[in-house]
Amino acid sequence: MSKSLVSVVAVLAVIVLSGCDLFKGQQPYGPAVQEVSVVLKEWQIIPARLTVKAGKVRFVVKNEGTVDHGFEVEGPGLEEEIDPFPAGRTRTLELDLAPGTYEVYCQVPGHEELGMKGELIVKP
Ligand SMILES: [Cu+2]
Repeated sequence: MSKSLVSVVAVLAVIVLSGCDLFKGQQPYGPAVQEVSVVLKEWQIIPARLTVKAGKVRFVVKNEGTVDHGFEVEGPGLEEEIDPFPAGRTRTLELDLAPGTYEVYCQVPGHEELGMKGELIVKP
């Protein structure tokens, strides 16, 4: 192996290794997003009781019903929603949640009353 080839290999190795370090370094420092799966159907939200830690939460909401359903999160200083969407589809909602107790429900008129509601507990 020539000297110049050795240098090239050495430089490549440094690039690859530092790249790996950078990649590994992102997990401990970046805020982890908690992912929560939610199912909507007539006439419930599953699970009806959710517990997460404060911080970024991504709700992955699937409509397993037969009609349009939506998903609304309401609590201390926060009201966010996924507009009603068709059966068989999935939508996501990413929120930065402070500790507290929140209500979740389907905002299609009448659906909450029929049982499409739940509780979200955000722990410190
Ligand atoms: Cu609904």
